[in-house]
Amino acid sequence: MAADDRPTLGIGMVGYAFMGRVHSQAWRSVSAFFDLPYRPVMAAVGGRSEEATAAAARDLGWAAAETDWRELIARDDVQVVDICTPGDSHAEIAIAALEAGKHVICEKPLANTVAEAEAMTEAAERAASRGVYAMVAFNYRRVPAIALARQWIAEGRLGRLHHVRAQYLQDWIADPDFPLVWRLQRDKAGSGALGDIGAHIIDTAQFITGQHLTGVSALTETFVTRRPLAEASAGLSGGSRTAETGTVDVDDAALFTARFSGGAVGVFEATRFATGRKNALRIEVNGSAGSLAFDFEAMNELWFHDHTLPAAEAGFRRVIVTEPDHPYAAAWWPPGHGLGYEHTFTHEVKDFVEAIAAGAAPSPSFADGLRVQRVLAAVEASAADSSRFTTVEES
Ligand code: SOE
Repeated sequence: MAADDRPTLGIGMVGYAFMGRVHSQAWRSVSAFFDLPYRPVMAAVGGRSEEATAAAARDLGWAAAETDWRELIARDDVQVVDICTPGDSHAEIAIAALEAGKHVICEKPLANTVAEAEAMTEAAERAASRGVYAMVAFNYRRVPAIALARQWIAEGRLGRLHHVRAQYLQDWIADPDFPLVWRLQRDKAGSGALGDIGAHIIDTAQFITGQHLTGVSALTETFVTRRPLAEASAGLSGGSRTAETGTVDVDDAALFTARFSGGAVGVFEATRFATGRKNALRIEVNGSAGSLAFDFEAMNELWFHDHTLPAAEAGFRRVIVTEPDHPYAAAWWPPGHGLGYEHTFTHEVKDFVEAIAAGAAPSPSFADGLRVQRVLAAVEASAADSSRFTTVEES
């Protein structure tokens, strides 16, 4: 076996549920597919329960387990802290890690409040001046088709952008008996569908168009206001529930219109009640010279309409985004064999490690995460302002 003389980069991950599992998969596989300047080493995973954290270390491939995230950050073999916990702990862990000189990759949304996101961004800016970097984990930027859409828009292939239509549709809480998991609790998650999945479409829309949202007009709705309490460890599959119920204090759905810095207008919808839609992150952009459309449920495809063609020939055509010339694709399988959800995280950690090695700020930065956080806050403020909602007169 050839010796691997690359310097190592020790990773310490906090949290081992759904996001921790998929981040672990990314760290485990990234070196096998991408030629990185550093060799990531899965040094330690952190969690509260000794038994469950030890089991996660064994199952997910981490060398050690820690039950206190402060000790995980302090370890000499940890140079990167990967935060996969609910939003209520992001700020504390990220700021402590950056101050300890550790690079940070943090799950989305960046924080539960704008104030926390601001403090995190300030800490990231201070750390960057010492060569220590931070990234917020908006993984869908690393879908090859989404990265390609950004390239084509930046090249001007859509001309002047007029419309952005973005949806993130899931249905995993449509059952009113689905328990009150942490993603349905404001103190843990910050908001409901808005922050959990709306944050992704806000980031994706800004990333693809190269424009940012300048204003919104919103409404939110909570369809099921009381739910059975969940067992402590319940995740997306619900797990077991108790006979007791609790109040849902977050939105089940968030809908808003928006203006973009470059003059485009947008319509956004985030819901976990779209029965039959499992992970439909969809975005369509219409410009003067053409349109692009994407749906994560067919994530290897990008639809392109070239409006400069004669009307008799034009129309949406499907591009299978698996060619070696497409973003990230050359590292994987032969054309047409396709990628899945997990690969977006592998691409994310690849780009993160490369940025650290290059001494360059990774993207999306904490400042980008803060920009999304400000949009989330604006949506909530707009939705709370009923004076802006015009009631239709009864005849
Ligand atoms: C649940 O809605 C969830 O796991 C989100 O939290 C993730 O960010 C998204 O990628 C998939 O759905």
